[in-house]
Amino acid sequence: MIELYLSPECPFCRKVERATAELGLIEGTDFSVIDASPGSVGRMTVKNLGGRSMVPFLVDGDSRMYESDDIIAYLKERTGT
Ligand SMILES: N[C@@H](CCC(=O)N[C@@H](CS)C(=O)NCC(=O)O)C(=O)O
Repeated sequence: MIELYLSPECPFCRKVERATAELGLIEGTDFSVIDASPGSVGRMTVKNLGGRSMVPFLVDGDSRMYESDDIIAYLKERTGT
């Protein structure tokens, strides 16, 4: 399943969340959200998997990306919308 690492204070994360809603994606079915607040275990995972401590961060199998626009484009492509 697509994993989205997001942080509450991050406006780029809100943008990705809005896109998931607009695309009709369902959390728990189409994607999962991992809290990546500063200092959290999730943020450490982001750094370990991608090399940077930045959110939003998407993991889908071998695909990993940080840019919110890239993430939204990827979600659109994966969901055929
Ligand atoms: N260009 C990126 C910006 C992402 C960004 O600046 N994220 C901030 C939180 S809102 C962050 O993680 N900053 C920590 C860092 O850059 O190390 C995007 O569009 O997603």
